[in-house]
Amino acid sequence: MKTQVVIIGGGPSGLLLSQLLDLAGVDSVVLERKSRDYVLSRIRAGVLEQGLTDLLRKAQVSTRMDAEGKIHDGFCLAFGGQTLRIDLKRLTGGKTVMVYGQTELTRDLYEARDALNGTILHEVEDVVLHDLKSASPSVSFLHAGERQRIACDFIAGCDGFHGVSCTSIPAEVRTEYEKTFPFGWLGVLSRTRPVDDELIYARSPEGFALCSMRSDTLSRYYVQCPLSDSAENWSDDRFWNTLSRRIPAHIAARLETGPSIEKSIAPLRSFISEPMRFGQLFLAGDAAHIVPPTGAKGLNLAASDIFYLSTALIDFYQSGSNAGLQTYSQTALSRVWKASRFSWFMTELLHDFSQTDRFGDRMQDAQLDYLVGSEALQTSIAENYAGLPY
Ligand code: RFL
Ligand code: PHB
Repeated sequence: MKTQVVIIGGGPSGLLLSQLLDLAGVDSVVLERKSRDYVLSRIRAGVLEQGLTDLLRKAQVSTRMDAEGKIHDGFCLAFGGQTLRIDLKRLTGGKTVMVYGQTELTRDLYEARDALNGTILHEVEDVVLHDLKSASPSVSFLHAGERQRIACDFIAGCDGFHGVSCTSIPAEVRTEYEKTFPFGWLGVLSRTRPVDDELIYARSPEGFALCSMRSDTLSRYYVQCPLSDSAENWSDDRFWNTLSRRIPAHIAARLETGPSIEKSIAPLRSFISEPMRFGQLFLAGDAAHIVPPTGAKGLNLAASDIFYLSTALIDFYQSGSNAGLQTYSQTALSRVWKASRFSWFMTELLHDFSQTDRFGDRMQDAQLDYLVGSEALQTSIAENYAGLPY
């Protein structure tokens, strides 16, 4: 088999890349380790920057998002018994975010690929990348019991944090930067009315909590928990009681509770692997970088990578120019580091570190106290949350 671009990973990065390439007449094959149902059962991101929503419109996959997604003009920070609204629209001169689930977005992408007869091979195993430094690389894998190999011009590594692409770059040319936070987030999805129209990020002496949503009838909530914890330790009652204690009392008073539909724990980490290119291999999304979810940046960074990479590949095939491919790693990483800084800042600002860092705890108090009176810091938070320009 032969194609122009082999894309490893059928998550949002890989699917969006294959769709944008297809619309520009560039062929690709997507290799995905799991089944489609499994990919669509993962509950993840919910907040989309304008750069991502514009890219989805360009990729012709925005009809349902534009009909069902909700535009948010701001969000709330809650701490020390008070709430502070970050007015994204006013502070950024008109920018907003869209609340629309990653699961739905991924479903829309699969449907768009089906409509264009895109090739996606599911449940592939033992993916191996070959000859990355040559002009004719290839990818071999097991599919339906048979070993296969696809020759190509380029390989896009879109296979997330646990994929094979990143570590196919030799250790001597790769540098990893990592910070693991000493806690995780327990997330719950429930068919209940969201406690507020906007997202609430809450700091409390007992730990962080986040109130988010997927629709008017579907809520998504998170609470900070120990890394060693497991979701089985959390009955629904324990979760709702914990969440109620961590958000301001007047908001907790209107919290609608109900059975959880999904409950899982995610660790919080920052991770960046440099460079994002090795020969004909280009990394994108979680394959190259992870951010803690506090800034809502993971999926949005995957989208900016795909914007740069799709533009560079299309330019190569349409005009023979290598320029975008040459600068891809540097351009993508510059935005990745800035979004990582913001995600780290929000994580440090709102989580409870008091067991290990009493000085840091008082610094949080001072930072939040300063934030209340500083339009400058509010503006900085707003412009980062709404998304830095591509
Ligand atoms: P994905 O989604 O991990 O997809 C990678 C795909 O590659 C497949 N794969 C392989 N396929 C073939 N061969 C192999 N060897 C393979 N190894 C892996 C996997 O099965 C998978 O299908 O990466 P991608 O596409 O780069 O997308 C990244 C996003 O999923 C991620 O950044 C976001 O979900 C992060 N994130 C958030 N991002 C936001 O922008 N806004 C948010 O509000 C937000 N909230 C979140 C989040 C992530 C969370 N968790 C669970 C980590 C909230 C949470 C709780
Ligand atoms: C979510 O709705 O899943 C979500 C929203 C905002 C975040 C993280 C996750 O910062």
